[in-house]
Amino acid sequence: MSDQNEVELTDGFHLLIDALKMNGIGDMYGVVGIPVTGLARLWQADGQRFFSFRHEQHAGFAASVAGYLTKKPGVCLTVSAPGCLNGLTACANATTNCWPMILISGSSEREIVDLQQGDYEEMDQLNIARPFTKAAFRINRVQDIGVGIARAVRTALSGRPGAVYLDIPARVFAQTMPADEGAKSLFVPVDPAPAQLPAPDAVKRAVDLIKGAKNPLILLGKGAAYAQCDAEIKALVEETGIPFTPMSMAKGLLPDTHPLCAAAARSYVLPAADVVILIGARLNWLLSHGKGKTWGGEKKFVQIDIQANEMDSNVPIAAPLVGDVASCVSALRAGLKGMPKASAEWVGGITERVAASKTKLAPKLAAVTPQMNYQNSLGAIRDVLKNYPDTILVNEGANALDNCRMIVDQYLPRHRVDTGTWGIMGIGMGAVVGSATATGKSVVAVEGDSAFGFSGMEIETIARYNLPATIIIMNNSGIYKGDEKIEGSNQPACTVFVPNIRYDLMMQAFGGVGINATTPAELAKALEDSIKSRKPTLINAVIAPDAGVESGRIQGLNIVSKVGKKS
Ligand code: OXK
Ligand code: ADP
Ligand code: MG
Repeated sequence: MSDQNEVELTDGFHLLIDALKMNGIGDMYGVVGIPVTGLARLWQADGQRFFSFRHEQHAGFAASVAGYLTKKPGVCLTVSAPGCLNGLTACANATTNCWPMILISGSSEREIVDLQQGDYEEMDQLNIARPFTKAAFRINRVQDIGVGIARAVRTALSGRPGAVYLDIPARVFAQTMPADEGAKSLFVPVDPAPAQLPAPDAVKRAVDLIKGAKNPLILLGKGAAYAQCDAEIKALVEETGIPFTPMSMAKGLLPDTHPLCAAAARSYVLPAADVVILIGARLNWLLSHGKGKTWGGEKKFVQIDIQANEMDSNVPIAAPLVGDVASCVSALRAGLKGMPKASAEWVGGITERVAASKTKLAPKLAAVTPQMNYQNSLGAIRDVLKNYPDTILVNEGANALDNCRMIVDQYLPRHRVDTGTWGIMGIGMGAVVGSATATGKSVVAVEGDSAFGFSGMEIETIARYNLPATIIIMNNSGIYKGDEKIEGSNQPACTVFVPNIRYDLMMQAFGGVGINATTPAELAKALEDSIKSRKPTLINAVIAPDAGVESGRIQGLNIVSKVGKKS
């Protein structure tokens, strides 16, 4: 019999669930085990979605991709020590890519961990997480759950987004407190990602520079895509007539087929431009650090970024615009109003080169070859996907990545998720789950066979949740190429796999659809059928083992020995 005066209690489990829900988080990605299984069960019982993975790294990637696509932090839940460590790879990648996510890991008892007395899965998780995240916090008391979640949300979203680690010792989940006080301890941060307006003199400096440019160029990065101010960016391009080039994940911010898209004349426009307007893009390795022959000598940069110290990170920035993309682009538009459009000579020269590149590429995409290669297989994929522009494309690999980025056009913002700033392999299946669950859209992943291997077991996750996903394995039986041999040895070369693997049978084993495609026509049909069916499908696209080049288009980064073999 309950006592009439008994105070109604709540506990850490329930407060955590309520705090996340209150902050608009309805999905969690993770792997259960001690001490978080109870949390995941209660979360599901409450009607929220828990996407249960086979490995934490991929759950973390899914959360971070969901964060990128929705501008809300994606949440990943893991067990202690090894689970937390696996999740930290995704945190590091999210922070590097400026994507908001929160990794919540259960942890062992502090007294034992701090004296290193050997607890179950003992690890000083909080300190280990610090260098891989934007911030790392621990919630030590049940009454701090509300403020802990609010701080995590604001930290992940504000300024330059990134990953937050939240450490929750096991006992906090079960700690109780009066339910009414618990409810009062929860809150939603007000305006967690406030607009940050650029200073008027900074805007004037940028406007003057752009007005004086002969060959201006806009360079769009994934920060511009993340900002979700697509109409503003389109208006800036179209009002000024300035040609643009997208970084890989900014493809589709304006369609790749837009008359001002200079992507197919990249090696011409970068050196030929005199003023380059960087919008949410960093001058890192992907842009040759703003120097060298990619850029053909000195030029002036306008840079829009929310992170003030991104400016001058590689070369001096003539006109830094520190602020959020939407506010900065809007201020630029106002300042540039009435400016004559970019010259016909500049734009015309680009249009000609774009047309010439496309004409040169076309026969390779349609070529008939004894075995498929990257160009004709991707030509078939491109022709199908242009009829399904609202499909999200996930892409990783070396040749599979570079050729797909070049060949497959994007038409809509935030419809391409790839290896990002690190060029990371293994993002694939996590990105598929994150994209499909965060948007409800069909997802097509174009995967190198090596890249796929990093997260391949997650096709069981994809099949289990019956996600509308098509995974295409560009199977050339190896890393870069599948035909390498070691002279005088039977040991497999470090780049090759078992020849002729039937990855499609893996998907069949999990109850999904698996198809083996050996010609562009078979590949196109399988892809189209799969998109229409919205059933989890894996297409094993058989590519010639000698197709592909070492490291795709970034061969220059390879280090090779210049001295003779030592015996
Ligand atoms: C582009 N191009 C086109 C088209 N679009 N030609 C015809 N038609 C169309 N539609 C041309 C473009 O002008 C370039 O040619 C070329 O195709 C390639 O374009 P792009 O934009 O991809 O540029 P580039 O030079 O390859 O690279 C830029 C980049 C990008 C560095 C930003 O490559 C990138 O994001 N790379 C990431 C690579 C990565 O992370 N790899 C990880 C693998 S791991 P030209 O003639 O104008 O130059 C690995 O390999 O080893 O460990 C390893
Ligand atoms: P890419 O790889 O496409 O060139 P990067 O990831 O290098 O793009 O750069 C993205 C940049 O965008 C980062 O420097 C980040 O600080 C910035 N950024 C992210 N979101 C915003 C925003 N809302 N407003 C302004 N800058 C942003
Ligand atoms: Mg391969």
